[in-house]
Formats: sequence, structure tokens, C-alpha cells
Amino acid sequence: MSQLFTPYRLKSIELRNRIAIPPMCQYSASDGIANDWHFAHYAGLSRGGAGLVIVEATAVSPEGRITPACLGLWNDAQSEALAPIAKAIKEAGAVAGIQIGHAGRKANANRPWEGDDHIPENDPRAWTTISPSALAFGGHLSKVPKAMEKRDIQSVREDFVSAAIRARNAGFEWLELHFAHGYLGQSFFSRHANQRSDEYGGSPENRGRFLLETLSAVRQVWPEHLPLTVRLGVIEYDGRDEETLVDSIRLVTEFRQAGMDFLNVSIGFSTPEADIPWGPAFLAPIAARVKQEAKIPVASAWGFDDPITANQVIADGQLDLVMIGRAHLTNPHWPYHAAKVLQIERPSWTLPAPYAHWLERYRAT
Ligand code: FNR
Ligand code: 531
Repeated sequence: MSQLFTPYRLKSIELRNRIAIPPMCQYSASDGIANDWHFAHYAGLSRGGAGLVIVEATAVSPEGRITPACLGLWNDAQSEALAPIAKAIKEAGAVAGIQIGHAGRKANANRPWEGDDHIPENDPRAWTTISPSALAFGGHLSKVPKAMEKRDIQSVREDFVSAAIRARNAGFEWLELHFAHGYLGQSFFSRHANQRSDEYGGSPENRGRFLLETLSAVRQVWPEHLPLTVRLGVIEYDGRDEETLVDSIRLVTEFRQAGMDFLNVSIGFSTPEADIPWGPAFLAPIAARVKQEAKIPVASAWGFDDPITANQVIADGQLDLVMIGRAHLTNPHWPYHAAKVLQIERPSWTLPAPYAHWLERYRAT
């Protein structure tokens, strides 16, 4: 069976190992344009040795941003500013990925360390949020969104297509549609957020329609030889988990039939009342079930940062890639740490030549 430090091939690209860095918002942009912070952040992470680095949630439109400081791909200047970042990731030996999304009813918030709450209407930074229905998330995100009309649904779908084209033009080779974590895609699929009575609401098929139509539209423009992937909250931990999982696995199967190459399994985060069983690698069995039943390669995240655990879920075939997030924020060279713990021969090979050469020679210890 595969181990953590074995290559992974998908369509025309190959990852040097099974370690992926999941998207992690930096909330550090102005007008959605990447800057030196983003370059240093992603170039530094990529030198750590991961096989895949996925750039943070990047909004398909201005009002699709989580905060005013989020990245965007709604214009060419944003695409051009991301090009050096995609290049740096590839030059470091990793595959350059990016996640595109729309924050829906969770949009227009302050940065987490500045309150994480919705920006009040009388604030000059306020904008109108949109969602399948006029239902607020609740808690610190209490703004009631505008219920989307058909023309809004079409417009957002077109924004995803345009953003995908710009992502390709910037040089990214792995595209992830953000359909998780209570944002717009998740909200269409969630009973908590979508109470529409038209063909986009009600049955699981109807609640999956926006996601499937958007995936299919993006598939038409995303190169066939490059991975087109989705991050989906397959479970809400809201007391109706088995029902949600069955609906999710059916939708994921439809995604695969519509051309999705890979699924990043995550949590719905559609309701503040969720009772999430936080713990090391807690989502692994859920991801393994989705993999088996929907017959799609998967990754997952949430507490896989013990190298033994990360290797185990790959070796026993539960996951194809493992997403290591916060552990990379405290140690951008996490793969080197994992290689040492797993006693991989010459762990220094996970690092670029300028760092690696003297690491295992003339050591004091
Ligand atoms: C995240 N996460 C996240 N997820 C996502 O799909 N898009 C995003 O842009 C972000 N942004 C983000 C920022 C920060 C600072 C954190 C800590 C997390 C969730 C992330 O991808 C991952 O799923 C979680 O962090 C869980 O994995 P770890 O950190 O336990 O390895
Ligand atoms: C969700 C999260 C919850 C608990 C711990 C870490 C992360 N993320 C979702 C992110 C934004 C930040 C919070 C996105 O999906 C954009």
C-alpha cells in the first residue's frame, strides 16, 4: 500500500508525496489583489516539501468575499498578481492549487482577529449578502441575506466560470470549488440555509442543482488534463448525519459523473448549533466511506498532523491525500519533520537544495 511519501498521479499531474496544504485564508489583500504577504507565505510553505499547495479561498466576485481583505479572481489584475505565486509554488516542486468560492450569507465579515462578525449596515465597508433563502446563519453572523433570484444564480455560476479561466491563466493546475463550510455552495445543499420552493430547493437533488450546474459549467472551461476538484461539507453534525451523508454521497457520485476528479471531504458548518466531535483525524472514517461509496479519490483535513496518523490513513487506503493545515503555520517544513518521525531515508530530500545539502553532514547531534 502507499505511504505518505509516495507520489500521487491524477490526470496529467504528479504530486511528489501525499501531503497537501489545504486552503487557509490570510485576510491580507486589498481589492482582492495578492501582495508580498501572500508571495512570502505560499513560497515559504511550498519549500517545506508538500506535494500540493492550495491557495486560500479566492472570491469569484467582490460580494463573494468572506471579508474585504480576501483574495479575488474577478478581474485580470488579480490573476496577474497571483501568477508569481503559482510559479513559485511550482518552482519549489509542489503542485499549485487554488480554491475559488463565494461566501454567500457568511460574506461581509470582519477579519477573525477583528471580531469575525458581520460588518454593520452603516459601515462604509458593508455590502448586501446573498444566499438561497433570506435566512441568516446566526450567532456572530446575523445579517439576513437577500434570497437569490434566478438571474443571481446564473450570474454567480458565470462568475465561477470566469474565475476558473483566470486561475488557469495565472498558472494554477489544481482547481478546488469551495462548496463547504457554510458558504454559498454549501448553503444551497443545506436544509439549514436553503428553503426555496423552486427547482433549486426542497429535495436533495434540487438542493444539489446549483453545485452540479456550477461544476459542469467550470468543467467546460477547465482543461480536461488538469484536476478539477470540490471541497464539500458531507456532514453537519446536526443530529441528522446519516441522512445528510446519504444525500452527500449521491451528490458526490453525480459530481464524479459530471467530471469531478477528486473530492476534499469536509464539514458543512451550516448551523451554529453543530456539535462537532473535534479530535485527531476525526473525519477520516467519514472520508473513507465517501471514497468507497462514491468511488472517488479523496482527501480530508482536521487534525492529521501526527505523522504516524497521516501515514496510517494513506497506508490503510482511507485517504489518497492528507491535508495538513495549521501544523504548517507553526512549521512550514512539516514534511521534513514527518519524514524524520517516519524514519524516511535522508529526510532532507523533502527540502530544496540550498537548505538540504549540509543538513545531514557534519552534524553536531
Ligand atoms: C482555514 N480553513 C479553510 N478552509 C477552506 O476550505 N478554505 C479556506 O480558505 C480556509 N481558510 C482557513 C484559514 C485558517 C487560518 C485556518 C486555520 C483554516 C480550514 C483548513 O483548510 C483546514 O480544513 C482546517 O484548518 C483543518 O485542518 P488542520 O488545520 O487541523 O490541519
Ligand atoms: C473553518 C475552521 C473552523 C475551525 C477551525 C479551523 C477552521 N474555517 C473555514 C475557512 C475560514 C476560516 C475558518 C474557510 O473555509 C474560508
